[in-house]
Amino acid sequence: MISLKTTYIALGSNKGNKLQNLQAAVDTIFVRVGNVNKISKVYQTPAIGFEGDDFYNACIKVETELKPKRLLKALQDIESKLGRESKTTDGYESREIDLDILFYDNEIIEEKTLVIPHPELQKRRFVLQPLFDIAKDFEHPFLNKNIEVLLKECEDASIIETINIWLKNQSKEYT
Ligand code: PH2
Ligand code: MG
Ligand code: MG
Repeated sequence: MISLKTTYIALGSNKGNKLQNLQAAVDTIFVRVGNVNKISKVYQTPAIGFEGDDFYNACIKVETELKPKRLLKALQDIESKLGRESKTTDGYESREIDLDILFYDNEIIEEKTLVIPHPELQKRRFVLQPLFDIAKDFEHPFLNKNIEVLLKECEDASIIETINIWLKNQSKEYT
């Protein structure tokens, strides 16, 4: 039996044509992962944790048949297809596209290669702000607070602004 799960994915790009990279990721996720039900606004955000160009960040809500490990593999494939090269240093680097799984249904997964919910999400305004656009009432499965509360309590003081261009959605059941 096919079971559809809801997953929230964070998108980021700070290299190349950032908007085009985000759009290509959304389009490819629709084809390879599943229906994209919601798309946040796009935010311009200062790079956190390393010196680099500003990011464009967004979040999407996707319905998928893929199990978590398959989902991770699909997103990694999309990252390489869209030009992301493997890391040459230990820390963060600029990238054409970064696709992070934030939530997978209400599941809690702690494996070497995959941790869900994303362990840093509550510390990052560049994730919480776009997530708030599409999931403000979603409850974190073990912090037991919704996104609205996590955003209010977030100590990341970075200034992030929406750009006035929206990502397009090819999915049928777009709301
Ligand atoms: N991603 C990182 C590290 N720092 N900063 C911003 N503004 N946006 C990101 O998506 C981002 C970051 C690691 O993936
Ligand atoms: Mg990331
Ligand atoms: Mg990543």
